[in-house]
Amino acid sequence: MSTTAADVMIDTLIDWGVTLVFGMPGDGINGIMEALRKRQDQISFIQTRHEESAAFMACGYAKWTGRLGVCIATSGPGGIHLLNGLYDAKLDGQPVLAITGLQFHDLLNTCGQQDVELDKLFMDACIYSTRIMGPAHVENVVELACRTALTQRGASHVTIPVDIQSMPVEKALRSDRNIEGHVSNTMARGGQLPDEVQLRHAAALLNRGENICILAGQGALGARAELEKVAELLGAPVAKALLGKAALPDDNPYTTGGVGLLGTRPSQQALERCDTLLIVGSTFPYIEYYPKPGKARAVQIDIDGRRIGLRHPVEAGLIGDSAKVLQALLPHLKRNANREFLKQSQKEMSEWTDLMIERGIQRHMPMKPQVVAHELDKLIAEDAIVATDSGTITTWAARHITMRGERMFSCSGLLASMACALPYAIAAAVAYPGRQAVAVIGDGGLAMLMGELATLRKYQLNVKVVVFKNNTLGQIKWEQLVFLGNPEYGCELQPIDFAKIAEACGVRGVTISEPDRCSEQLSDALATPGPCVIEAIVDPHEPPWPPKVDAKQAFHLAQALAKGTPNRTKLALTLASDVVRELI
Ligand SMILES: Cc1ncc(C[n+]2csc(CCOP(=O)(O)OP(=O)(O)O)c2C)c(N)n1
Ligand SMILES: [Mg+2]
Repeated sequence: MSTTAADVMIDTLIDWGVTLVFGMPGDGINGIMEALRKRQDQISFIQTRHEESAAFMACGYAKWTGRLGVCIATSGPGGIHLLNGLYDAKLDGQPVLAITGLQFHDLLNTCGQQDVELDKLFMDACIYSTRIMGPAHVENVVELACRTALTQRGASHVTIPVDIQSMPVEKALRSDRNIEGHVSNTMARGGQLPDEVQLRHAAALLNRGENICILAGQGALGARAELEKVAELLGAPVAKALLGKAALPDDNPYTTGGVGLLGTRPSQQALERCDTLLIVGSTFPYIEYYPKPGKARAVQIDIDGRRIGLRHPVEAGLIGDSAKVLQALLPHLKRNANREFLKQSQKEMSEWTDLMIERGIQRHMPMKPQVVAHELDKLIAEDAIVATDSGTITTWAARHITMRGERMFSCSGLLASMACALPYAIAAAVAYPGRQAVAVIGDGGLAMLMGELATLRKYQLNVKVVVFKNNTLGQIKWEQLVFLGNPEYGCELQPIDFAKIAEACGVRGVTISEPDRCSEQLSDALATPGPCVIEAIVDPHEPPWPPKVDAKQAFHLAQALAKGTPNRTKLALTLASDVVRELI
């Protein structure tokens, strides 16, 4: 049996340690599917119901494991469907490789069927995107695509004409310069340590600070112990960007929880009041939540030099892996004698936690979304892997689901795409078969890639899908009301019976609507072996208030209500009780 171009492609992936590929077959990649079929014992193909899911899964897999995520799609429409997940990888800096098919090499660009030049289409999404020109080209470019995605932390893409996939790799087809065996599948890893002068400068600056705050992001996820030591020395509260939620557990005395619109008030206050800021692995995008330029002196650690000073002016930039840089920094740091700043943050954090509990134990009907998130937090496994979608649910998950033990958390960060949570959770369940994966999703987000419920059944994955059903695109409704002062428009959703949909896919479906039964029903549903969909019917009028409501937002809301927002009486009633607490 001769070796085909597709065989070389899959063997190269195996050499790079790839054990899983997410995707959907199609006539443009049948040669690759055959190579995958022949190597099932070394590399698994996970079939998805939509290529967008496959790309999200590849990105989620990369986030959960730190390894290369791979997705595959056919020529034309299949490839086009990958785009959203590839942008997710680009924006959150995750190593993902996309493989797609192209039309027959000698019929390209002749107005044929599915004749889409995916290498060109993917140019913006990918740091490396190329088309294979012949069987002897495969190993050279696939190797480079894997290395590029891993070292430059982004998406890369290789597309291959369908006929070339099944062509034998013969010596005769090699150009003279393409010497056989000249590439190697070896990943290079560097020390990634910062410049010594900058390091001393950074330490001196931090040692001069009195009220020091740390902002930790995705890049701090592997630096938990170092982060805690630095926070202790500097007497600094740690505010966490959403992707860095698991950087420090929420029961750690140094953290004030999340930051930003869906963060906590103590984090916002610590950032407003600090005189010194240490940013660890974060480019949290909401500039308005950073200290005002000139107010705090800042040091930033990032693996990517382009990101230094991107959101806040810094005086010292330390390029490198967060854990290593913090380790290098530690011997130069003095213990900050001022502990008052930290104490104040801790006091505010304990008040915030009480407020969150108060919200989480409300017994009103319709059930408050916070109640579901609060109970979920108590019941999911200590090492659960939690993926959340984009919507008001992001706020509920961010504030009420805590990181403790070995829990992991992620979402589509900078892209903030809806529909990612289910594919992310699937990737988690596939990567860690012994652990519980939880997808926290809105009814709008779940409807987008609902076909993957069948994927849960097909592979009997331990994924618990918790869908918050408010029959509205809640986040957008609130944005229209609070940011613009307009009545909501175009946000109402036709209700879907998600429990029935789940059952139709062969997955257990449970509906929860009463706060008094929420805990008991959730715990029963979570105990289901394999997948389960939990549909929680929640109050559509519960606002995801920012940690501090400003007068402009309150004014806009009043304006929107006056302009005739539907359900304004119910809205006003819900708001009255919340706003009293939030405005003070
Ligand atoms: C793919 C995509 N489309 C649209 C948006 C804009 N958007 C952000 S949140 C949201 C509403 C989400 O609704 P749902 O999933 O029901 O969650 P809820 O806000 O109601 O909790 C929309 C439309 C987006 N972020 N991503
Ligand atoms: Mg909704």
